[in-house]
Amino acid sequence: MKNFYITTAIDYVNGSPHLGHAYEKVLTDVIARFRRLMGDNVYFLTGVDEHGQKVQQSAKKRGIPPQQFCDEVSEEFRALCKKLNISNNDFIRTTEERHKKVVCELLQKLYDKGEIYKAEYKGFYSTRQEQFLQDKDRNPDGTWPEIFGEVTEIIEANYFFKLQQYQTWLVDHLKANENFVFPRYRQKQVLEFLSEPLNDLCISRPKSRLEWGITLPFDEDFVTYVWFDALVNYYTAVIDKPEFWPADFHVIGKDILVPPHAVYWPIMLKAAGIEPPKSLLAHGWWSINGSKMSKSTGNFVDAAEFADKYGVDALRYFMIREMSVGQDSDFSLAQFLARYNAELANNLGNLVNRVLNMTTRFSAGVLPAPEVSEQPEQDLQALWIKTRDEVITLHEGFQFHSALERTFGFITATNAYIQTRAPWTLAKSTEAKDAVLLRTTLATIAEALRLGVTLLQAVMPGTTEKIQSVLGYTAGAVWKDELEWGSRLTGSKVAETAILFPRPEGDKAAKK
Ligand code: ME8
Repeated sequence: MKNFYITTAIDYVNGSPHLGHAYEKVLTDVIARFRRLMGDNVYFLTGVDEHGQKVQQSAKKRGIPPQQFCDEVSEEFRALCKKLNISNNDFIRTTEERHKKVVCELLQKLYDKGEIYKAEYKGFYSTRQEQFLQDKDRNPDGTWPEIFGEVTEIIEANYFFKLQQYQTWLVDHLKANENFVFPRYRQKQVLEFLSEPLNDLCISRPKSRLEWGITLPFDEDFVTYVWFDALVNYYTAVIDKPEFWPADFHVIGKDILVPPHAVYWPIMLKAAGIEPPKSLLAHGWWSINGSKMSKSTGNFVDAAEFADKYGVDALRYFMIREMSVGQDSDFSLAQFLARYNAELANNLGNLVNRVLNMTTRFSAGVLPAPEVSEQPEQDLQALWIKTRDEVITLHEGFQFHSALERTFGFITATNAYIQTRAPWTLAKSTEAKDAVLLRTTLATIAEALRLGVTLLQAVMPGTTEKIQSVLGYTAGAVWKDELEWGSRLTGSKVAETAILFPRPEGDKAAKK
């Protein structure tokens, strides 16, 4: 069994989770579930990033101690995972002792090796981004870009990590590992960043300015820079499971690829004599109704609320179907409802209910065996083989939106096959050959549905299970044998009906 370790970014707890956080978790969950279905031994980590200035400030605003603030907000993130049916094996919080211990050991090791030194720093600092700025970060007119928020000039002593001396190593490493970053064009972005000399990384903050962090093991007047602390979470979680290191994938948003994940993290590990992760997967950003998601303007989607209203799997389906991994996408209710009605309710939901309804009416609720295989059956089976093979390849290349498109193409073809065979007409006939065709049709559509739905398992696990259950079928844990066309449902007693995708309330109003 192959070990497969996958992680999401750990979310800042300075605000409640939104759709962007939900997407990252669902995307990672789809990959984790797919790898399990392929037979891998998967370890899936998610969690929260609890230190740093932003969290300290948010706690202060609420008038409560930072730990209490973190305890409260991190529960919201944990609850979101549960709500979205995320199959994570672990949920890490950076305020946990297990994590502080690993960060301190790593810092001490690097300090002892001479990789960390103390120096005076004079320069500009962005509180919002928690980073020191350089002149090259300025706008052409000399002002600071808005993303940095308030920028102040500071002079202070700090500890620095010798990043620069590993620059050549990292460039060589990237060139030798062309698939280090997915999508590939983002790897070029990393190399471009590395075409300029790197500055050493300031990895401390004096306690006079920031207290909420992990105290440096070699100087108690300082806390660790939040990024240096946060990145280590991936390593902390598997410290007693070395078979999972190096990580197979860190799934992150494009905004935190360069420099933290693609530059700082591999170098931190290299300097400590630890293998870097195998790959990074950088996804795009969701906007809402055409503009950037923002809590302050109220332009954001509360994923948990949305899932309550429209269904967890409908939300999972929409996010994965709509966004091509790596690209940006817009979330609009009208587009969600269009897909919900056309693809989920009228295509998949309709097929399920046709299978159940016709089996109930024409076969006393028990699925018959197929008896003949003529052109329509052969065509559908051939399409199945093609769809299945393509969908697996697309999953392996993270092209989940296309995989769903192909799978729904197969569902559409199964609905079309029903029209071709017209079982309602066959049922009226008194001829023996029509009875044979009717039984064959019922068996064929049930088997096609079983197979099509199996391909949806990683994206819509709850729906898949529900459909398997109304078909009276229990699937195996891995795909190996599940994807072969056969007669597995012969003799199965099916339910009379299934409510999968109820018409959402306010549907018409929202469509305007
Ligand atoms: O960056 N669309 O935390 P975070 C898609 N703590 N993804 C989005 C998004 C959007 N609109 N908004 C945010 C941090 N994300 C650090 C990470 S990892 C060691 C430390 C994604 O809460 C974002 O790209 O700001 C990131 O991957 C994740 O949500 C957490 O963002």
